[in-house]
Amino acid sequence: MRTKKKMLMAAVPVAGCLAALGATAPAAHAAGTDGSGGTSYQATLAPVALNTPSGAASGHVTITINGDRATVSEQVSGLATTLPTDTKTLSALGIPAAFAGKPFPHVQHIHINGQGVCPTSSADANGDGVISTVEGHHAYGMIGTTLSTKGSTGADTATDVTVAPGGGSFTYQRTFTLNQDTLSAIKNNKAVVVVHGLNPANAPKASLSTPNSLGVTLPGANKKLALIGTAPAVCGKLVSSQMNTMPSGGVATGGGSTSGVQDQGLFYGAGGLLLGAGAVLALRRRFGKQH
Ligand SMILES: [Cu+2]
Repeated sequence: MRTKKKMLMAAVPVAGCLAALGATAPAAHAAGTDGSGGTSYQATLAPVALNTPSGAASGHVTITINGDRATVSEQVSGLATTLPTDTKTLSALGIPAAFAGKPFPHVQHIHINGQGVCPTSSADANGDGVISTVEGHHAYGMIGTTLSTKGSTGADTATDVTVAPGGGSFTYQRTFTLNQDTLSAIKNNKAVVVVHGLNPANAPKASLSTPNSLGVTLPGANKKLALIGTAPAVCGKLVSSQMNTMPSGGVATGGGSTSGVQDQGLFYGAGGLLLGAGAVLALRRRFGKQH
């Protein structure tokens, strides 16, 4: 039942997936038939229940594995764009003033060896209307790999915002050595990509006032970071590309697909800026009421 539902939901962003494949056509092609180019896995990133409204954010991840080397290509849109600039708001969220107006950091991981799925609303164990990172562990498992922008890809950088991609829409590409646990989990269908950090403009109310579930305190902050900083925003299970791999002739459509990706990026980029401005206003309103 659940599987069927997920498949139906996954059918919507198929155009985006194909477009992304077009952009990475050489890798996908190499992985396809000759057997020497490695294996590709993909995840369609969708809003996490409760945390991100349906349709507000999306993304796509392709991981091509050669031995223990992995090349990750990712595109995400519709996430929180920038951190608030208002001092009171920042303080209430456990964000140091030095972070004011900076791109919203989105720590991201390959979670492994849970149920190999994204959490549904039933994962909200304490019923506060937010699925915290910890509440999601049963579904997607623990952190296997940190998709950091530089340095370690281990659990040691899991919550290091200085090596996390930032902004509402971003592309991420990195080649690195994958640890054995993550490698096995991906092959065993037990790997899920999770991007964290909720958009204050549309996040559940409790995420603004509740401390994060991982005990993260940002350097220079006087309290723990609020849940919006770490809660899972979008999520997608990694699946083998075998059944979705483009036929070798598919490269011919690469040009059209690539421009589609660019248009999509521009579209979401503009929307993201609007959401960012709205976020600050909404936060001010919410916190204004409390005082
Ligand atoms: Cu994670």
